[in-house]
Amino acid sequence: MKQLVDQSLVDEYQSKGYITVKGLFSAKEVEVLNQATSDVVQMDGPQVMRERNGLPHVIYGMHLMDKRLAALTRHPKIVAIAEQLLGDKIYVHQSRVNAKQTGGAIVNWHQDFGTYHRVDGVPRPDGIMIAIFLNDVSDYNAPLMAVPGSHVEGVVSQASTLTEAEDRDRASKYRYDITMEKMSELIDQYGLEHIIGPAGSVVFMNMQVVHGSTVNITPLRRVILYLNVCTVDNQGTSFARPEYLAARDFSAIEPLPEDCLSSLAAA
Ligand SMILES: O=C(O)CCC(=O)C(=O)O
Repeated sequence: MKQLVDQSLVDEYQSKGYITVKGLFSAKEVEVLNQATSDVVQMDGPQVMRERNGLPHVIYGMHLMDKRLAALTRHPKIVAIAEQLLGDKIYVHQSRVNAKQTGGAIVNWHQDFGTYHRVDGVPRPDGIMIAIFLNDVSDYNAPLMAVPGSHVEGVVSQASTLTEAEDRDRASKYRYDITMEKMSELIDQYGLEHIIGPAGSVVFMNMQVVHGSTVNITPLRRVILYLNVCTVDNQGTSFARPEYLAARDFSAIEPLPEDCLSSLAAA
């Protein structure tokens, strides 16, 4: 298996539950991903979750909708790092664009595996949430926040799908939001971090890490692409949700050549 990140990052991933690899994608590759995202956010359908004002917020199943975003899931750097951290071949359980709109909904504290396990029947937390920054993410434009080390807690039981969440009928429908009481305990124990970096940075996060994001009150753009991958022996079993939320195709991802994204740049 190819080794793309050095041992200190592997150690950091294991202790904190996540790492940020800055500059993993070139400006040209980010441009291709931005072009793809501009097309996808204009699409409509049940996979598009909108803000109250109608602007797109989360678009699920992006890799099923666009060949550039499909290529992203097979980019050799993404595949090699995920395989290195997980020690096995992977499939994509879920993908999404998160276009954090100015003044849009918050994303309450949750674990991605909380839903994948309870709703999709994914047995084990052997998977990674991969976050690809399509623009600079700073302290100001609603970065992801995470509780470092919280992956060791397992599935946090003090969590539920909140009927009063502001985007309950949309993006948060299946999200198990963690209670503030439990968050207070977790933050006392582990602390809290924000995850920032320039465009082209990629975060690899254990699917049990507790994370969320607040409202973007700036006019600054903040678009992040997410790929949740699991090891091939850790497949969803319930099929209660549509394919754009929970995979049906569990075949191992085979990497494409290094130029798989840059070769798709618009002429
Ligand atoms: O991008 C964000 O604001 C948070 C998204 C998130 O937590 C998720 O998709 O699991």
